[in-house]
Amino acid sequence: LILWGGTDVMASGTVAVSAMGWGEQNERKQEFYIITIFITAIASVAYFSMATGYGLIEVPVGGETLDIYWARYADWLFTTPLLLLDLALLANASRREIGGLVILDSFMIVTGLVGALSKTMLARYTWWFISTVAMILVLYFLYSVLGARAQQMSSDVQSTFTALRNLTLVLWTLYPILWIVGTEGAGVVNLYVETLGFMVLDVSAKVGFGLILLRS
Ligand code: RET
Repeated sequence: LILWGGTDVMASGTVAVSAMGWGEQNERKQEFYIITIFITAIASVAYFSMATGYGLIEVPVGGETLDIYWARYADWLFTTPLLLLDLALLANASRREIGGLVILDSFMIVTGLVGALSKTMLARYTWWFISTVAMILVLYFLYSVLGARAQQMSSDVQSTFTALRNLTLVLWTLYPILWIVGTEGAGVVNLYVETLGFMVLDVSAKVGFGLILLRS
């Protein structure tokens, strides 16, 4: 049910962003609309696959069987670089800066996936740690390098950038925390609560982010 909710919200977000961007003549704005439409469209397909039971795999870990939604990682592998691209274009980052950010971000998602599929707790925690270090570097890069770039833009762009960057810093940090307390890690939080948590985070980080960006 939660996953169907996620599918619906992401699909509605896609329609809303498309409607907002319809007939937009400004090329810089068109770019942001297109990127953001891809973000919500990819997420709605990923949620649909999880809701229909396709994006799920069983991983044996120490005598137990974990249900792992691998489709999340497929979603994040494409949507997190696109979110960063939105921020980077807003801050007028260089090609090399964008390239570095995207590679580091993909590394974060792929190592997180390997952790989710690993069969021993030691391996799972180690991959989580590696992925989290990559995330800290990504967020630090956003703060320092892109922050400095944004300083050179108009005050309008600066305030939108700062709002989106802060939203990103807070929301992204919650992902590894939910993962480690959830079923992938310590199992303090059950699959139902975890799925709900990721859904709220994904909707805020994608649709919330898109609305702030595109209304500015
Ligand atoms: C994982 C695995 C454990 C370590 C880390 C993770 C980070 C995930 C992040 C995901 C962000 C997703 C977004 C989706 C948009 O809707 C993969 C959970 C660090 C930061 C923003």
